[in-house]
Amino acid sequence: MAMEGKAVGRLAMVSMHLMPPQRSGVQQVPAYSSSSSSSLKVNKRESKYEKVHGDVSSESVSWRLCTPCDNGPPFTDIIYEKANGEGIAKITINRPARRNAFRPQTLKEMTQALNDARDDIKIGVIILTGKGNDAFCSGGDQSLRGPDGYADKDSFGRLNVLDVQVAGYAVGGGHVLHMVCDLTIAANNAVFGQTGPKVGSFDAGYGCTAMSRLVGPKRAREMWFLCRFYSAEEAMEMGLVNIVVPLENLEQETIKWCREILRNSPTAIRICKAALNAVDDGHAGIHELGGDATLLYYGSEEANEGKNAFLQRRRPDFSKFPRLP
Ligand code: 2NE
Repeated sequence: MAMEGKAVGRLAMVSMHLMPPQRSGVQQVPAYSSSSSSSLKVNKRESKYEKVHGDVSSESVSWRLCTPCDNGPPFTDIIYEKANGEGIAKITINRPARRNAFRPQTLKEMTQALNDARDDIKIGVIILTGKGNDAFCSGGDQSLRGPDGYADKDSFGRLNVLDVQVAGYAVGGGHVLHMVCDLTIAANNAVFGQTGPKVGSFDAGYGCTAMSRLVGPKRAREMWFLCRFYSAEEAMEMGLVNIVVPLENLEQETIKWCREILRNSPTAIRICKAALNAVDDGHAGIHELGGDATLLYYGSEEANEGKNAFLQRRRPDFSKFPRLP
């Protein structure tokens, strides 16, 4: 009887974890609360899971400004910061007078900052955002568009465009930027959409393929063919964003999501991310996942036996390693 009770309890616990977060309509956080993620809030019960993993801190972050790692000229188009004592980096597109439209210089600086954050083993989450509340990013800077792409300091144009927090407009290439991020936290004033076919442009790369995966082929066609704008609530319903929060809580909510990610196993997150991308990225995606498998293998006794045998000029002995099913 005791066993049966235990089993029933266990089943209830498992089914609670399996229960999808209730997302009927807009999942909007009405006002900032320090409680754990909204999905847990919906299913809130005094479970052991809740007791062990509980809430993350809602303390605001103290940011420190970072400069280009090669000691080159200071960033002009982005603000690059890292959180003191936490594994969070933040890249803010800093061209508010142009609704944070990007130019080649912006993308160069973003690449530098992303490379720096990637190579900093303390960083686990990168927030991408835009300066001010009017726009996250309005895409490519149309005033710099020439016959061969967007050109600023170079004499030739470029078309290569590279956890996001969105306030205001995320349109054109700015919309693509948010789509290729892992997660999108939207403020309730956010506006999403493609404008390319209205201004004589398009993104037939991730802009189309990632969107089709996110919202489905019919909606993707609607977004590209009609070039309508969509509210944060509509974006939420389409599956374009993860959550909609009041503008004044945007950074606080984003930080909460970062902290929840950061307390989880970095390797588990790494492999899940690679697997989620692999299915769409073909050979490159499998290659990334394969690299992760190699990383784990290098840490094993079995792999070390191979390396050590080579260095010791002897035949490796793999006999003690099981061939698990
Ligand atoms: C973003 C939006 C809807 C905002 O409207 P609103 O009314 O809030 O602001 P306003 O007055 O339009 O913009 C404020 C200032 O920012 C400039 C504007 O020209 C204006 O400048 P001033 O008059 O104050 O001097 N501005 C805004 N967006 C700009 C941009 N992308 N390039 C240069 N200047 C920009 C509204 O501004 C809007 O519709 N913007 C254009 C959105 C757009 O079409 N983006 C390009 C899409 S194509 C693309 O991104 C792309 C691609 O298709 C393929 C590869 C790479 C990129």
